[in-house]
Amino acid sequence: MIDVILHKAIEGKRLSIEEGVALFESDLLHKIGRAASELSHRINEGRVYFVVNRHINPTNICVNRCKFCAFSRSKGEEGAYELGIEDILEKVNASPADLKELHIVGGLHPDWDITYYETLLREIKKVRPQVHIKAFTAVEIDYLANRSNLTIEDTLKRLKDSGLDAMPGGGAEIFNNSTRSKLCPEKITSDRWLEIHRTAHGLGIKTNATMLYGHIESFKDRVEHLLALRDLQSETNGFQAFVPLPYHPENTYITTRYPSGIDDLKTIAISRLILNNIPHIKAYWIMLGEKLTQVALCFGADDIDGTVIEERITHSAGAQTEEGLSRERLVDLIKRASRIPVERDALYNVVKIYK
Ligand code: V47
Ligand code: SF4
Repeated sequence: MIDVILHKAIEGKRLSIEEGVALFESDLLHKIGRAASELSHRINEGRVYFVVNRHINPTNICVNRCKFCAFSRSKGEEGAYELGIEDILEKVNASPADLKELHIVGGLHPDWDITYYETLLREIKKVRPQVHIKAFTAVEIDYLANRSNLTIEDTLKRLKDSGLDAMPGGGAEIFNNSTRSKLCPEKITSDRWLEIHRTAHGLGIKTNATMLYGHIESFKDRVEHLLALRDLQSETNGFQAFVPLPYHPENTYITTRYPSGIDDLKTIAISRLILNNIPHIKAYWIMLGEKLTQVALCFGADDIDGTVIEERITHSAGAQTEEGLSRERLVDLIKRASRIPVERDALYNVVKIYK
């Protein structure tokens, strides 16, 4: 049964819900990983991508306060912060000269509207015109649109005109409505998340997609989530990468367990097999750790994100990884997995191939 499913996937055929669930329920990790690796090779020919990037989180003040988020604070609470435009420009100016991407996401600030973000994008582009800005989850876009009385389309158009180059994949969590209503009832619905990404793709804004796993969701929830992304990709072709996010439980209120390494590898491999129309599967080293990330490159992943420099969201929830890694360390990690390191920008243009 598993052999038949894997053969179908390697041939580029679409797997069904039942087939996806059967893969998650199987303990044939090696076989699943091998098939995913074969498919990955067919798509990316042994290349593994990374970017010299930096994270910036303008504020941790958030009106949502999702139960799984250890990063957010309420206004006035101890540890709450908000960065002014000047504070952010200082971070941008202090970044390496060869920086290619800024990844900017943050909380839903009760007092900020779209003008803060437009100014932020324009000021960054003034000092670093060549850097791509990958910013704002669909959750932030929805909030900004509502606060500023704009449609999603107009919100995205204004941000694009101000310098937005691409969007990250956060806020997707898990799409199944019943599980989502237990995990994060305050968050936008899955239909809204998908609609915002559809609109972004229509405006020529490439985006990523994520899935938060290892909390209260079922295998069926995971497969449904992947199939919804595959369907949207068939329609728009606007997703660049899929990033599975393993749950980190410290300082959160959902569960106390981390997903196992086996689950991490299986989730990456099955994502590759199901999402055969999304070009890249990202093993996010910040969440997986350096060593498991390296192994994930033999289980279907072909991207490891980037240098990152200052990561707060996962580190608030227990991540033990460094807050950033050098380009040399990323190249070494990829080479020692017998893959070809390819430095990219936020839109997957090749910057340099490390033979
Ligand atoms: O949306 C929050 C997740 C996301 C926890 O698109 C948690 O390239 C685990 O989306 N345990 C933000 N995860 C991060 C994100 C991302 C990161 C790197 C690259 C890209 C990309 C996107 O972090 C949130 C949420 O799903 N998150 N709390 C937690 N306790
Ligand atoms: Fe706010 Fe995002 Fe954290 Fe939820 S996950 S509390 S929306 S910052």
